[in-house]
Amino acid sequence: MEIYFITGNINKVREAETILKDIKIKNIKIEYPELQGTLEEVAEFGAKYCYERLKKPLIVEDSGFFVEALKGFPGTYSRFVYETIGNEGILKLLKGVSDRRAYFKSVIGYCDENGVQLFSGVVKGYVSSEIRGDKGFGYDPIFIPEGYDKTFGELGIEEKSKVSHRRKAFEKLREFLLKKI
Ligand code: ITT
Ligand code: NA
Repeated sequence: MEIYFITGNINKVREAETILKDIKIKNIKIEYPELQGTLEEVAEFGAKYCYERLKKPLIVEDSGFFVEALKGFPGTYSRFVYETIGNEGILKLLKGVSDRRAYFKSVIGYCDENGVQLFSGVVKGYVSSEIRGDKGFGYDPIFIPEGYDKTFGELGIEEKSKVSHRRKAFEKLREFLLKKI
């Protein structure tokens, strides 16, 4: 079985491959408008939009990093915030803040001739006090998942992919795909 994953983020593809194993992923990039909305809205719109063009079963994935003490910021602005103030900026905003709770959320939009299905996953944890590890991408070097004392950036893709938001969402997708055959 194979599925198209429409994304410009190669790290997501590597993680999806680590998680899905026997389901082959074909990565292509199709520019699709990212509406300002919830992860669910972005994933649903993007999946439909890309399906209209490709006409083959495909997924898109919209994800974000939500910091409790910042009322969920950067959330749906995660990409822009990462590219502007970055991890150092987030740590500055949290200087002296004791509530370090944060979570990652992933929403996969799957689309085929029957329409869209969404699959989501969340991983809870904490913002570290410093940038640690160079193995991940994005906010990985400042996120410590619950039950660990290392950041995703220190843990690396195999360990991260055992507990990540992406793991949970892709597991649901996998069950759905395997039921179809
Ligand atoms: P697409 O082409 O798939 O949209 P993207 O990089 O724009 O790729 P998202 O909009 O889903 O991806 O994610 C927004 C940002 O959130 C992303 O650029 C990262 O900085 C961050 N992010 C998402 N998932 C992450 C993860 O697992 N670990 C660390 N940061 C992550
Ligand atoms: Na995106």
